[in-house]
Amino acid sequence: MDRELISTSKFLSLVLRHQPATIGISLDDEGWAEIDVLLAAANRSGRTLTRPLLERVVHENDKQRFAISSDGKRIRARQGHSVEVDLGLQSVQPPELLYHGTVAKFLDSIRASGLVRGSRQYVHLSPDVETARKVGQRRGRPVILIVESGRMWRDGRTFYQAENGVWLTESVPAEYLRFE
Ligand code: HQG
Repeated sequence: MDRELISTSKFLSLVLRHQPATIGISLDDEGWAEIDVLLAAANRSGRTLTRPLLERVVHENDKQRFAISSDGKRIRARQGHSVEVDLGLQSVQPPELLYHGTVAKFLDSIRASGLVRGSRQYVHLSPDVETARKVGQRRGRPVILIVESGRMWRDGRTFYQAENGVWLTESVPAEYLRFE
């Protein structure tokens, strides 16, 4: 992705996951924003944003972070929200193991409390080690934790998979984590 796309992706992540009010818009219950309203509000707040640029960000995004509605009028983030939204995700059985990328400084706390969602709606888990490594790398030298998701599922815990492959769950108690 080029610089303009990355910067616009970050801007859209902020507005569509965390702080729609920073540009004076709101999301509906399912996390959608009207594209016309979003474009006008973004430009009013000093960010040059056009429909073609928005579409490039959606389609060329490395992690498929955003979705445009089938009628082409609305946009939302596929996961990562801190605002309460109903993404309409169905509970699905996870693979036996999932992965979480983090950094060493969080390990003592994770050993004590498990993985917690913090300000986000869910704890985010990766389907493979490589993806988890990239997630951890955002914060420094990555540490990969193995999550016994199959056992969690059999114990009655709920999992969702976002449309872009990220796994979501409310929390991961430490007893389901392997620190290797
Ligand atoms: C850590 C990005 C202390 C956790 C990524 C993580 C992902 C704890 C940080 C998505 C803890 C939260 C989410 C505990 C968890 N004590 N630290 N008990 N439990 N943590 O950003 O999973 O590029 O909210 O290990 O790729 O890093 O934005 O979550 O380091 O998919 O699309 O607290 O965000 O996607 O950090 O990342 P985050 P995350 P995007």
